Amino acid sequence: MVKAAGGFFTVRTGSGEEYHCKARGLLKRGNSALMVGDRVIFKPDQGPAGASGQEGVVEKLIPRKNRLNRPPVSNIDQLVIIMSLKDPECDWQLISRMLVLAEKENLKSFVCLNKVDLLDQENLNAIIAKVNPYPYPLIFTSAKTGSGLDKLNKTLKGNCSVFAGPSGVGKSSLLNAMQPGLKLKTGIVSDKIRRGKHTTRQVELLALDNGGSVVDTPGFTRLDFQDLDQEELSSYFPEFEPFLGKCGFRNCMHLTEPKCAVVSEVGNSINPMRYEHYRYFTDELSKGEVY
Ligand SMILES: Nc1nc2c(ncn2[C@@H]2O[C@H](COP(=O)(O)OP(=O)(O)OP(=O)(O)O)[C@@H](O)[C@H]2O)c(=O)[nH]1
Ligand SMILES: [Mg+2]
Ligand SMILES: [Zn+2]
Repeated sequence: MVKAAGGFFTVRTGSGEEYHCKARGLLKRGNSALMVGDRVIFKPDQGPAGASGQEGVVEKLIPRKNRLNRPPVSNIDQLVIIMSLKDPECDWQLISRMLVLAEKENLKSFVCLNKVDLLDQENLNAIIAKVNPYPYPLIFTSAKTGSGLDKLNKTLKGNCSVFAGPSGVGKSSLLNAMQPGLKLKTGIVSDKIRRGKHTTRQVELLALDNGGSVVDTPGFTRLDFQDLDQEELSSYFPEFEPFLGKCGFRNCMHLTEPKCAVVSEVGNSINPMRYEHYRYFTDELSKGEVY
């Protein structure tokens, strides 16, 4: 299933043909409501193709390997979080938030920092220092100058990836720059508030020439942790892993407890910014707050 809009679903077959489909009622509600990335069984309509091309009915959903709710997509191999270094400003905490949700789904993640052309060397060096160390692969790119696109393209090769991040960071622009034939619509970043204008409106699975596929998604800025327990949070920070179980207290939350193995590693292999995000999220979860 490559696209969903207005109660219709676009299904692409193994040979690349697309069918404009309706779905059986059960596939429109609750957990089995169809989402982009779903593998389905459908029945093509008999007779001549209609005005919108070949048509059919989706009959069955094949069990999903995984799913993300935000952006809504299933059966992906990896998440590529896209953020711009400037215009709009990089939201490191939102990156960590997406990474936690990806860890919960056991998804491999990459972080792509776009618009590197907008930073001078000094500011770029400051960012590089800030993310040293960082527990996920970082790719610095510019859709404008083409810098880093080879590396991004290699990451996407042969995999099904989802591009996620706020509006205006350049998700669609990066895809266009790597594969101009896609001709995705891109927007401007407003002058005053430096935010994107929500140009991409649909979740859409795109086939890449390198054998991979990418789901381009609309931008978002808010993300909440719906079914997450405060206790499980530390297991979604992979850099904490070597130190878990080594704290003075068995139920250590790695906050203010003495002899905490995690806290004593902050500034070494644990990035202080990432640890701050952990503290912030723990606090948020303990209050049951919705971000
Ligand atoms: N300077 C610079 N501008 C860029 C770069 N990448 C994208 N832009 C600009 O940023 C604006 C937004 O780009 P889009 O590709 O529409 O952003 P998006 O992430 O797809 O946004 P939504 O579809 O709204 O979620 C456009 O004006 C692009 O030209 C880059 O690397 N450098
Ligand atoms: Mg877009
Ligand atoms: Zn601890």
